[in-house]
Amino acid sequence: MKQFTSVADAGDISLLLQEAFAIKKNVLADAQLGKQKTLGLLFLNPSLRTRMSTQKAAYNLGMNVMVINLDKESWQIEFQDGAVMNNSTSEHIREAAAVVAQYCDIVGVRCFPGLIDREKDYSEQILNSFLTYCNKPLISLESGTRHPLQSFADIITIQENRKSTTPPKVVLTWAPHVKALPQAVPNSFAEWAVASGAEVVITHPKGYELCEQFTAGARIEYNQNEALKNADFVYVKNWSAFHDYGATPKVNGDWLLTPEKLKDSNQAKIMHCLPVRRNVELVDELIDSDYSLIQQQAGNRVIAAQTVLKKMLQNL
Ligand code: SN0
Repeated sequence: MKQFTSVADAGDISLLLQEAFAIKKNVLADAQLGKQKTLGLLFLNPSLRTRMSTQKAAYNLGMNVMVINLDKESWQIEFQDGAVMNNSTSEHIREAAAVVAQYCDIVGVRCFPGLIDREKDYSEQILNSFLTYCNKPLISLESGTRHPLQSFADIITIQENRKSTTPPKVVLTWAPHVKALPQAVPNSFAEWAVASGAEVVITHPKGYELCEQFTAGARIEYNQNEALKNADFVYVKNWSAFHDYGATPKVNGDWLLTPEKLKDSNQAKIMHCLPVRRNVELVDELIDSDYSLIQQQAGNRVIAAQTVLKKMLQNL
């Protein structure tokens, strides 16, 4: 594996899941594989799970890890080609990425969208600049449009909790929030859930339609109660508008998920990628219930990262 930026890089998902479950059975089985190899984790935005789980995964493989908060601890990077750098940016991605490539064997990058310029965010300028100028295997740690390590961990979690061999009904529901959030998590989850063979239903208020490229194969249902019927898994997430890019159009009705709304579900399990705003996005009662898979998802972030790192190390 040379890059892990979307489900398209994952290959056969059932094979990838098999590899993940083998790793989960014995996380230290490959403790020598990454000896003398260095993972660089570059963050342009905050992180708790991604940072710690990827670091933990690398340690399980015997790797060295270097982490840098590029947005705070380094020089401000210019991504525009041909830029006359007489303003706030101090070095160009061409230099910065080539330098990182000399120090690291595998590189991870986190770069959130700005949510102002849709073309720019959806062109993945930052991630693609690293792919172009940092000639090392590259892992997306959440980019403008996707969060593949999260989605992989989510699919592992669904696989562990499904009750039958028939495809589970997986509902992705929009939830309220106090600020505009990226579409990366829902985009990515939709892609992975469809690719895993699940029956995927996405429910959200009018105005919050996701980019169709990511929701292909899923059904859109504007009535949340209707969507939740017979659901096996309910993935709760806020996102801002894609079409009126980055906007948070006013919402009619109550979109906060409650136990009452789940009564016609198939005893649905609750999922969220975290961080979650308690009692804004999801009520305490659901986060703390036996139906919550939220901590299991976070735990599986290590397994997802370790599976990807292992495949990259085997290919160095
Ligand atoms: C990010 C998002 O893409 O939605 C990261 C999720 C893994 N979430 C946030 O930025 C939440 C910020 C907040 O203040 O609640």
